[in-house]
Amino acid sequence: METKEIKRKIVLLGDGAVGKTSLINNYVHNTFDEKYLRTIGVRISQKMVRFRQRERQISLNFGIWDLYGQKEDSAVRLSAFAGINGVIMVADMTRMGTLKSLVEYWYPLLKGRTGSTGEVPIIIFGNKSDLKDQMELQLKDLEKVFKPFGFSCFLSSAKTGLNVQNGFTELGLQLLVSKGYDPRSLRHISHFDERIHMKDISKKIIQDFIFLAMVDDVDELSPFIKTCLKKADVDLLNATIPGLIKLIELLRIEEEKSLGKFMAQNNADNRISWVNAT
Ligand code: G3D
Ligand code: MG
Repeated sequence: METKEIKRKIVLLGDGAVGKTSLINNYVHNTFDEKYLRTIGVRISQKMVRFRQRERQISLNFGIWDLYGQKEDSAVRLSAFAGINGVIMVADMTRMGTLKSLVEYWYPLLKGRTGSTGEVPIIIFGNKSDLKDQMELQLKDLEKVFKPFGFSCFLSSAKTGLNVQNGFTELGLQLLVSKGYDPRSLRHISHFDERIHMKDISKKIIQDFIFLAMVDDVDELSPFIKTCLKKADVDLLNATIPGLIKLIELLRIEEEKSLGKFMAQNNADNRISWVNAT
């Protein structure tokens, strides 16, 4: 089947502790991670979402940007975000002020920054909806504010996973629509369908490396990748676990030069988890 790959950058915005990092962790790793990384300003995760359009597959490669720190620092970081294609704004349903803040702070800030890319699709998460007895907000409060702008609103929980996948998938769909796709022709291929087989993992690792390298000309990377495959003794169609672990380590060493120790280790851990999941 023909596959078309599309890369899109998205960012999660909202006040501190609304659950942005936890939502990403839930979406990307499918666990509720209590320990997350606070030492660097931005973390980029990635996730592939697949859609089927008649006889072809569309792979949407999300680069998901997570900001750390206080509102004020985040505003500075946001200025570096030209080229963002989509946004998830997050409110905490147990704190009324976090909705007010989306309206009065985050949304106006965003409006001034995405000029180069025009209007970007935005969806809203009303997070921590598992904390039923602490809720200060209802879905209809979000809708009252954001429906007029045409933004879809979801009650979410990074703890139970409620609507996390649905929200990201909806944003993915809107990103494709904004590129001219007809939404009626697209069908989301669920996570269950996309379980990876062993022989696909080496490819997935390489794709991940290429994606995060963010180079314009992928061919530039191929001599390096060939060398790594050879050193690790990995055959793309028939890889062994020790071979893959060696490959991951070689890529980590290379990424450390451009992304730094912290990110490179983060990427390596991610890739090792794919190997372990087989
Ligand atoms: P942020 O990235 O927006 O700053 P975090 O928010 O993801 O760091 O989450 C802040 C706190 O809220 C964390 O608690 C996290 O565990 C919790 N949290 C995030 N999402 C949910 C959710 O959907 N439900 C519940 N019950 N808690 C959530 P701690 O105590 O670890 O700081
Ligand atoms: Mg965070």
